[in-house]
Amino acid sequence: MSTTNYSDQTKAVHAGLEHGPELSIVPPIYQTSTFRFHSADHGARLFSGEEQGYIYTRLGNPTIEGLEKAVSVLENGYKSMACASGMAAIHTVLATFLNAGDHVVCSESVYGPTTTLLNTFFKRFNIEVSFVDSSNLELIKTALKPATKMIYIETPGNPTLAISDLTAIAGIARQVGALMVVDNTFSSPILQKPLDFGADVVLHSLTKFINGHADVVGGIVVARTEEHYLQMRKVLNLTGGVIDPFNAFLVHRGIKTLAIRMKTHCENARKIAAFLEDHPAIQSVSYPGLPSHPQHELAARQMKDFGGMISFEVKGGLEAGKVVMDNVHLCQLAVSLGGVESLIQHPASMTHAGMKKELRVQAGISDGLVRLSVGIEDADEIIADLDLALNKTGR
Ligand code: LCS
Repeated sequence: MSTTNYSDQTKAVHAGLEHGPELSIVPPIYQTSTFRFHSADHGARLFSGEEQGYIYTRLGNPTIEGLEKAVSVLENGYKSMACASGMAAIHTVLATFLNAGDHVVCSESVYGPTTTLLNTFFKRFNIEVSFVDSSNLELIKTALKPATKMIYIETPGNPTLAISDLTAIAGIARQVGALMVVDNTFSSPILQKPLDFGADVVLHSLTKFINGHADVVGGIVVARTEEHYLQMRKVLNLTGGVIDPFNAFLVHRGIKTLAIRMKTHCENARKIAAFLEDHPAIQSVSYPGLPSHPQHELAARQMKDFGGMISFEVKGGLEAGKVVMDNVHLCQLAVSLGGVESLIQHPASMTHAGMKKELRVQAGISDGLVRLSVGIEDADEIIADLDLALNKTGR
């Protein structure tokens, strides 16, 4: 069915789930590595591109395509390609569009391995990167060079939750002929659609909100134009970092509840951020929905709601933060985010431990910062869990 005129909540339930001749409500999983040709000539026509059809799962598979269609619909994109992980998605984008001698301007508060991928792997190919506080447009403009070919943004940024102005940055990118790439993992397409603000490419770790159930690792890249899509598809086909059909099925199943999950993540996070901000053991809280967040108004303009991620510092720094992480019970001490269960972790020693210390400090990822991924449990029960743990710090 065409979902064009429906709301996101309805699109999430139906997009990419076209009915086959068998009329099952849920399409079958094509758990196959390869597809049979009718004849030698048919196989040759598929390979030459003269005829469209399935050849081999690395190049295309109906179950994977269903997932890709659903995410393209929710992001208002042209087409998507699902990858084996969020990092595979990031690699696909960088490897497609960057050449030796190019320069990238990147948000300084991004998932740790994204900085490391640019700083080590892509550096080997003579690609230079400047990490800037992308919530400050002047710093982006100052970092531009004649060789700048890409502006890479995470908003809200992992883990500080700094917000970057999508419309303004798209304008800067257009002016200098650079590609604007947005990692939209923290928002999900339900809360923010960067292509609508002028971004060229959007990517996600599907592992997080989109799948939502902490049982799959996956990623996806969404292109605004056919040209970009074909360029990236060629790279992914050759480098091979595709998702497998069963994981694609699970993620697509998760998408059906994405809109209603996001609603509860946001409602819970709003309550929990307000509770934390008032707690005597807390030094500071970063949540885009709090009026105290430096880009609260910008977040309200470009996001439908403020998301399920909170970061905070406990009075007493790292040691006090450890007391909290070691004394929660409902919130589980684990990396990753965006699942139905609340997870707590310590960026400086965990998700962002591989980052160079100077960059980490420059990005505001202090040693005392704790990150909470708010799940969809009862908000008051999450609050009671945090309260008990915070009170153990003796403040
Ligand atoms: N982009 C963002 C914003 C992420 O947070 C992550 C993973 C990735 C990309 C990479 O995705 P993956 O390859 O893991 O599917 N973030 C994690 C985090 O903050 N904790 O554990 C993983």
